Amino acid sequence: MFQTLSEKLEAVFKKLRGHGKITEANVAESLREVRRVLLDADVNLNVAKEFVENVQRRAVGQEVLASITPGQQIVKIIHDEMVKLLGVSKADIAEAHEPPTVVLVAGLQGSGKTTFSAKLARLLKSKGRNPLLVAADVHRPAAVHQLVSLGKQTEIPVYSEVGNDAVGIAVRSLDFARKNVRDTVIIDTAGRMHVDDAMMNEIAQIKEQTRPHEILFVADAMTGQDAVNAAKAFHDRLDFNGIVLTKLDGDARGGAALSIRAVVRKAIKFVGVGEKLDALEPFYPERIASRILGMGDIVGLVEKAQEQVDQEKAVRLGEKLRTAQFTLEDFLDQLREIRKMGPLEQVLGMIPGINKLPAGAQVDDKALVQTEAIIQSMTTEERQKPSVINGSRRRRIAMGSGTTVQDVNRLLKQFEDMRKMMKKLSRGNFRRAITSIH
Ligand SMILES: Nc1nc2c(ncn2[C@@H]2O[C@H](COP(=O)(O)OP(=O)(O)OP(=O)(O)O)[C@@H](O)[C@H]2O)c(=O)[nH]1
Ligand SMILES: [Mg+2]
Repeated sequence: MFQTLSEKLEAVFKKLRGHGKITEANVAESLREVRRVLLDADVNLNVAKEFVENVQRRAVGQEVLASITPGQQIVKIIHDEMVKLLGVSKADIAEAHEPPTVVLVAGLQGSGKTTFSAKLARLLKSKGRNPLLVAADVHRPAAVHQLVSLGKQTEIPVYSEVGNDAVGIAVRSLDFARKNVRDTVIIDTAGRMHVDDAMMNEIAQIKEQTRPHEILFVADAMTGQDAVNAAKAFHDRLDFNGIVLTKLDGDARGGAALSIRAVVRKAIKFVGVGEKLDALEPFYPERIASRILGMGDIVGLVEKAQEQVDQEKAVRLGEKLRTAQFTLEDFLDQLREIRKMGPLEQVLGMIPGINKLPAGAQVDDKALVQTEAIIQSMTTEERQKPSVINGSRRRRIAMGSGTTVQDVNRLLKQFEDMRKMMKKLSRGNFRRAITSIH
């Protein structure tokens, strides 16, 4: 899968990696090639353009890490942007408060709707749900047989009727599900060669009458831009909430995978990777990006180098602490680092030995936000030399941060106490420092 795309990208990167030093000019040249490769792989024009612009913006602004080559760093940026483009992993199927949950499966002819419906039913069954498959594709006689046979293979009941009232079948299948305690109804619909009005009307009717909790659009990844255009047309009409990409086991060029989410802004939930009924996987953007780029090793390398930089920062900070040059600016940096890690409660939970807070103890995230706001309202001079903060400045800072002068005073006092303590510590007088805390 994606072989040509990864091979071509690799050739571009090889050239780039050959350069000891990256200049704006050779980044620009490589990115032009990346753009061409993406377009060749049938990636949507606007998506390719925006993608390359994002990579360029990040590449130019970035500090080059010492232990890796700039080329490797750009590969990592491209990887990250690709993950962003592919979206988040969200392989869940809604569950209605009041069963049955209704899942409507839509897509062009031959995209893999019927196969996916059976795969999904099988997956949900393995998770303890009781699915019902519904044969609402009445336009092709063989379609009902196909679903019935898949139902037999998976031992999942199939609701079908003679006649060609697709909407009626869908509606009546819900009653059938209620009576037979099936909690999830998966409606397989008819496909057409092209998006046409009659088909859209039929499926829009089914949507209106069955009020699905989940509408999934099935796209054949091998068909590139066609899949993307169809996705857009279906989305305009049906407002589906998730995408299934099928046939990723084939020699898909990757264009559909890379463009579809950016064009319709809905999550890719599952990928089909074979004709067999167990060939269904949750969609993992990281995995697909690595497959497309085929260079997980470099990504790992750059991640390590970045960790290293963080460690160096920590060492520098320790130095500052020891020499008591710690300013409110450093304090703010630290706060931000902590907040980047998530809610305080979670951060504490990650520290070994603190897996549970003492009863009654509460972690005050709000205080953290307030402290950050106060420091943000200060000028650079004030952050570095808090002694200049007089009464009128305190009032201004309180106003700017939506706090009170007392809040500002309290923060400055705490910071001053901390600095004093550090001074004592730095003189090596630990005992005095510790007693002064109490
Ligand atoms: N290799 C591969 N083949 C698949 C995958 N999903 C479906 N197929 C094959 O694609 C063909 C069409 O699949 P169907 O599930 O019948 O497609 P459909 O959308 O229901 O087709 P219509 O009902 O005619 O619109 C079948 O031969 C499937 O076996 C997949 O993930 N990988
Ligand atoms: Mg079908």
